[in-house]
Amino acid sequence: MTDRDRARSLLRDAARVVVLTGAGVSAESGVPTFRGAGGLWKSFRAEELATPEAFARDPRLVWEWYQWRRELVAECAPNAAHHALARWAASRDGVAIVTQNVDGLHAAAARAVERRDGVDPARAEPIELHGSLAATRCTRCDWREPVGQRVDATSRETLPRCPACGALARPGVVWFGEALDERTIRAAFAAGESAGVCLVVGTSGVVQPAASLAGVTRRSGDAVIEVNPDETPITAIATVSLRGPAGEIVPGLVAP
Ligand code: BJW
Ligand code: ZN
Repeated sequence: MTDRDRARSLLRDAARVVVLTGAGVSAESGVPTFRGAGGLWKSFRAEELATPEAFARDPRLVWEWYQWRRELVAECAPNAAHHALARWAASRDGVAIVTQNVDGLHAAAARAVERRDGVDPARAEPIELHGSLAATRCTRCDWREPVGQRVDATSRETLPRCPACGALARPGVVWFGEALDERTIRAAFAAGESAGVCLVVGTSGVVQPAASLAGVTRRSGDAVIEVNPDETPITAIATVSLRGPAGEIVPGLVAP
């Protein structure tokens, strides 16, 4: 049996599957990854701008980076991997898609799923661990808008402010050193614990707590399947590692 066939049968036979995705699943859609070759975001590293300290130091620069990314992602569409995962999750019970990505492409693929007998697009709604690039929220109060206005980052004075309290608004994503939303993380780890198989696609597996989801399934379930052109720390606990781009490998794993 080939590794691909083994992965296919593990996925088919599992009552519950958790899918953990990272930036690599969107690479073929034209969204740059964070790390590795070509993994620089406009010559900045994520660790330099995706922090509360960076925002406190220079909110204009951080907003400029996020506005640039919003515009870039607006030009991107879900690829074969997003579509295959969405169709699969919508057409059977027990698949949870958990993503570290903030690009909204899993949600876009879920919206594109055709409604027919036995197909429920709501089942393909992703759990977004690190928030959403489209969202804007307040640095002080609970105000938040799911799709923020275009940000003019030419000066500190033109940056968006909270309509409720007047404080500076910020991107609705989770930065390094910030806690993930409690309910979101609980839902993701509940899915990881109850799953027999964790399918890990396109993540370097270095950012916590997301990366530990695969270990949670490995301890309580049967298998971890990794899809990535490169080795990662998750490879060590993977039952099957499939080397290659997500858009080429994933459809063949989950297609009927
Ligand atoms: C392909 C492909 C193709 C290419 N097909 N594949 C030491 C130990 C443990 C933890 C820590 C530690 N020091 C600090 C921490 C905590 C920290 C952390 O994990 N740091 C590590 C880097 C060491 N974590 C946090 O701070 C988290 N919060 C936290 O821990 O809170 C604790 C707390 C509790 C209570 C109160 C307060 C605090 C938060 C982490 C938030 C991460 N945020 C970012 C930015 C989001 C917003 C934005 O986008 O701007 O999330 S960072 C960035 O990394 C982004 C990503 O979601 C995340 C993961 O990256 P990902 O997806 O894996 O992408 P890449 O680029 O790394 O990898 C791409 C992969 O794709 C590669 O493997 C390629 O090979 C592959 N690939 N083409 C398939 N075609
Ligand atoms: Zn506010």
